[in-house]
Amino acid sequence: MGQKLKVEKVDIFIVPMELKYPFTTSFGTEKKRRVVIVSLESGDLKGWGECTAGEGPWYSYETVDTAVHIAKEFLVPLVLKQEFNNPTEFYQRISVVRGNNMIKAAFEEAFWDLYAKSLGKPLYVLLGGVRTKIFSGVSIGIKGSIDELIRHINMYLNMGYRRIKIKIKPGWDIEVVRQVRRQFPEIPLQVDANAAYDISYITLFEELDKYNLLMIEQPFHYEDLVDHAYLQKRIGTPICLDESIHSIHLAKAAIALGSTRVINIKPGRVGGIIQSKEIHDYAKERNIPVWIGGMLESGIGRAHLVALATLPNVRYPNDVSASDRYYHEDIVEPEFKLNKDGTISVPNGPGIGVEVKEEFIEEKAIDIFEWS
Ligand code: OSB
Ligand code: MG
Repeated sequence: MGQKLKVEKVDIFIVPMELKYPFTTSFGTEKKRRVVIVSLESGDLKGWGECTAGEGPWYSYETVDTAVHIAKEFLVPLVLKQEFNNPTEFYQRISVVRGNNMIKAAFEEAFWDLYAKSLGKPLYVLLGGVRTKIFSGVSIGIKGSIDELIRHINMYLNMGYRRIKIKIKPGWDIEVVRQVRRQFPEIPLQVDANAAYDISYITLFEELDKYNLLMIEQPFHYEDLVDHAYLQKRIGTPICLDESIHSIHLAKAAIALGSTRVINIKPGRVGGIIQSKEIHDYAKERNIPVWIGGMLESGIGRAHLVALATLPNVRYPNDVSASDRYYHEDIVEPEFKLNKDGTISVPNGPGIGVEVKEEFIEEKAIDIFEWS
């Protein structure tokens, strides 16, 4: 279906975006992101993707600067002036680059957007999405005090968010969860350790098991599938792997070992939309629910997350919040807004379905690279 798409032009924009609130996890604090935006042009169509790499190699080994390096030296030469029938061909072409999933995902997302626009269809429809609203949760970083955290939780609940995720790390865990649960006995609540613990903390997790959490996200090292399986046998709360699952292969291993009962899918981490869908489908067949995670994306990355969150096996609320939870001004129009029922509506236009504010991006960008 459709006609071949020739990638006639590639643009990369490095756009500084300042978060409204610093975001602290067990591995560090983010306040300013340099967002790497990729645009691919064919005829009068443009597709957009976003790289989720951070400033430092903390969440993953990729950084903004390694992403730009891989893009310039390897990905652009692979795709510029090339023709592709569909995203699968595009994906196969760039998958000769090992790892570096976040920058490959940005390119593949841009191609999906271009492809969907060429067919005049919304991206979520092409992916096989089954809903026009997605459930939105909010992920709250580590704060200076438990009181400050509780104020933030109250603020987000008042805005309409229905599920709260809090970050934990050694020393900011059981007492925090105990007090949050005392204040909010009924809310859907989950915790995310970002790999800050190891098996020597098993009694701490047995204790956390008593607080009716939806799930415990990535307690241990990202390579440690065996100890996650051991922990999962000892607690009733589902373990959800994030950092560990950077490919379909790791998803298979984690499911086979019983290391995870829920999977957080992030297109940046797994290397794009095709990989996300493959993990989604594999998990679906094995009755492992998934949800879509976030990396503090701007509106471009967010639009791709929203499209993925329409897939049928997405059975928990997503770390996909409204634009104004992250930034004072987003780079797309309209911005993503929270509905009263705690959902975000899925844009219905072709491709990602939101307009990219190109002038705004060009003005803000600290670097622009172009190839044609
Ligand atoms: O572990 O899910 C995570 C942000 C940066 C790095 C890792 C994570 C996160 C989040 C943010 O939790 C989720 C969001 O974008 O709202
Ligand atoms: Mg996580």
